[in-house]
Amino acid sequence: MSKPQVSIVMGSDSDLEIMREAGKALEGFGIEYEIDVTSAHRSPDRSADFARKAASRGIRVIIAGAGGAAHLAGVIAAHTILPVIGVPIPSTSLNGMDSLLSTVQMPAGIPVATVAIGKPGATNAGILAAQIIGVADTGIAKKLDAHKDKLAKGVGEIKEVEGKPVEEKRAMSGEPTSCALLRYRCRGAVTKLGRPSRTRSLNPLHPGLPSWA
Ligand code: RP5
Repeated sequence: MSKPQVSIVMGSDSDLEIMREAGKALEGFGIEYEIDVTSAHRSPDRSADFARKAASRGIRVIIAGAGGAAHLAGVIAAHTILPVIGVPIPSTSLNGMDSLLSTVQMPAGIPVATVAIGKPGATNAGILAAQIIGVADTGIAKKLDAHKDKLAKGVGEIKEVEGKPVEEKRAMSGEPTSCALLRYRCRGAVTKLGRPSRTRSLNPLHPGLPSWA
């Protein structure tokens, strides 16, 4: 087993359910990580010590999640030159808005790359860490390319509009290719491929485009 390249830390073990998502994302790219709890407020010395020593232990990216007055990512960023990704945890009555602002509003000079609140943010933190490592690691870069391909294949594509194949419908309306292949579900359309998405009404002046286009 190789040494961890990413350190995932959080302010409390109550953050673990969310922060586990960052670990899952890293596992998808085959990146070793460590996971620990340290609090900016309750164990400030331990947090600073962790941050100061992380680079010399071979850590390349730190992911820090915290909730409430979420200072953990910022405090860690103050003590290291490693890139720090902050995950705002929705652990208080403010549902993560407090954590988001505490994490993202760093003064100029001490950046924290802040992702979305909660599990989607934790997932993206893992992917972003992989992207940072992928800049200098072709193996990881290839896996990131494959991830992008998978995302693209997962987007539904309209095959039929109002019972007619998109190609035929496009020829009838004379609309350009770029309009006809917009990836949304039209009213009355039978979508053979693709996931259900938001339904929008058709633009009477330009079939294939939504009414607001
Ligand atoms: C923060 O306070 C932690 O990151 C956690 O999100 C929140 C609540 O912590 P516990 O009271 O559950 O330990 O420091």
